[in-house]
Amino acid sequence: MTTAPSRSFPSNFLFGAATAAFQIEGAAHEDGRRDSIWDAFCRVPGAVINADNGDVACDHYHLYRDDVALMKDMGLQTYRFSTSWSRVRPDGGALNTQGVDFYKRLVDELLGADILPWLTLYHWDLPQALQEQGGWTNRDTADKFTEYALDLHDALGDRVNVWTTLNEPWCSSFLSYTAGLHAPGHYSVEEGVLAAHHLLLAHGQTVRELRARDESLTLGITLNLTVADPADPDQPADVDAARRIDGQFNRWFLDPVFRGEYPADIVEDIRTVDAAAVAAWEAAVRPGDLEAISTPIDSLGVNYYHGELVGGTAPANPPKPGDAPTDRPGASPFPSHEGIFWHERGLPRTPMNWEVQPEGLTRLLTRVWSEYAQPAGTVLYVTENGAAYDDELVVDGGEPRVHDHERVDFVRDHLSAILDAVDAGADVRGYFYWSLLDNFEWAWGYEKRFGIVRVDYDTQARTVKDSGREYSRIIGARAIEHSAAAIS
Ligand code: GBH
Repeated sequence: MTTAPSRSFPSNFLFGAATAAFQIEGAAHEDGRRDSIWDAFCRVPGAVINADNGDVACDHYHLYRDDVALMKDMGLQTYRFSTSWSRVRPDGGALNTQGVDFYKRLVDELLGADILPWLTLYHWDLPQALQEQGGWTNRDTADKFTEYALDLHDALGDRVNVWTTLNEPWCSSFLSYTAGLHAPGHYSVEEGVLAAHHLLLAHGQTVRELRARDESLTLGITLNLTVADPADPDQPADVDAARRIDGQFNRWFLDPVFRGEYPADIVEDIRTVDAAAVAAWEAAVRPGDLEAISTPIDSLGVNYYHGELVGGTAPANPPKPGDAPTDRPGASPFPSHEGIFWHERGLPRTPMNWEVQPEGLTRLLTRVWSEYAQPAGTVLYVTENGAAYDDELVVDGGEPRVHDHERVDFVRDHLSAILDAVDAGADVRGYFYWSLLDNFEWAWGYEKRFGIVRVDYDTQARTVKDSGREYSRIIGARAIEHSAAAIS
C-alpha cells in the first residue's frame, strides 16, 4: 500500500479551540455577576430541555487553570473565549472589578502557557437589566456595548491583542427576537430586524473606538455563514429560494460590514411579508450608521456547521425534521420564509440533524474571500466548526476514553476542506474547533456534546476524547495525512 502524501498547513496558520462564557463558566451568582438574558430564559418553562441552566456549567470559573493546562497539553496555539457582559457590567452600566479580574487571571494563565488569547466581547449573554429596556431593539444598547468594550480594553488592552466584537449576530437577532428559540424568546420580525441593525451598529462603532485607541489591535467580527444550494439549479423557484436563504443568513450581515449597504433584494422580500417591520427598521437606520458598520476590520471569523439544500416547492422526500429541543413553539428565524422548503440530499447527519458537508466549507471560504474579504484587505479565520455526537465514555486499559471516531473524521475532513480553500487562493489563517469542552448547548441544555474534551457534569472530570488526541497530533505535525493514523 502506498502512503498518500500529507498536506501541510501554511506556517502562519493557527490551531485553536473555542468556547463561550455562558456555556462553560458557571459561577452565575458569584463575585457580583448578575443575570443575563440566558439566565432568565433558562427559567422560562419549556425553553431549555430538562430545565437545564448555566449556574454551574463546566465550572470553568473555578477550573480555568486546569482547563488552560489541558489546552497546553493538547498543543493549542490559541483559545477563543468570550467575556460575560453580566460579570463585567452586571446591570449593563457600572463596572464590577471582581468580574474583570477573572478575565485578567484567565488571560495571564493563557499567556503563561504560550496560548494566544482570542477574545470575543459578545456571545449572546446580554445583561437582563438591558433586556428590560428593550435589549437589542433599543439603540442605546449599542452605546452600552461600546462602553463595556472600552472598560474591558482598559483592563486587558495591555495583554489581549485580538478582539472580536460579536459572535453570530444572526443568532442574537433573528433566532432570538423572531424565532423565539433563543433568549429573550420573542416572536417578532420587527424586533429581529431592529436587533440585527443595533448589533451591527454596536460592532462598527466599537471597532472604530478600539482602533482609535490602539492601531495595533487585530479587530473583527464572527458570522455564522452558510452555503445555500438550490435543489434543482434549473428551477427558477429553487434558485430563488437559495438566493433568499443566502440573503438572510449571509448577505444581511456581510454586505453592511464590507460594503456599507443592506441587500436591497432582501429588504423587498421582507417588506412583502411585514411592511410595518421594514418601515420601523428604515426609521432606525440613521445617517452615518452604515459608515460606522463598515469600519474596516482585520479579520472575519467564519463559523460553519452545515449547508442548506433548498427549493421553492415542497419536496417529495423531505428531510426528517430535527427533534425540537423543547415543547416551546419555534417560529422561522427567516423573516421572509414563505415558499422556502428544505430538501434531503442523503448526506450523513449528526444528532443535531445537521448535514455533514465539508466541501461546503471550501466553497464558502473561497466565495467569502473573493467577494468580500480580499477586496477589503481582511483575512479569514474559521472561528467555529464542530459536531455533536452520541459519545460514550469507556474504560480502556484502565483509562477513561471516548472513541469518537465520527468526530475524528469530522475534524480531519473539515481541515482538509480548509486546505482546499487555501489551495484555491483564500487567505485562511486559522481554525478553532467548537468546542474545547462539552458544554451548555443553549436550548439543548447539556444533552448535546460538541467537545473534543468530555465533561462529566457530576464530578467535573475532563477526558480528552480521541478527537482531541487526533487534533493534538495534527497540530504537532502541522499536516494531515490522507489516512488517519491509528489512535491507540
Ligand atoms: C454556534 O452557532 C454557536 O456559536 C455556539 O455557541 C453553539 O454551541 C454551536 O454553534 C453549536 O450549536 O436554519 O434555523 O435550522 C450555531 C449556528 C446557525 C447552526 C443556524 C444551526 C441552523 C438554523 N447555527 N443553524 S435553522
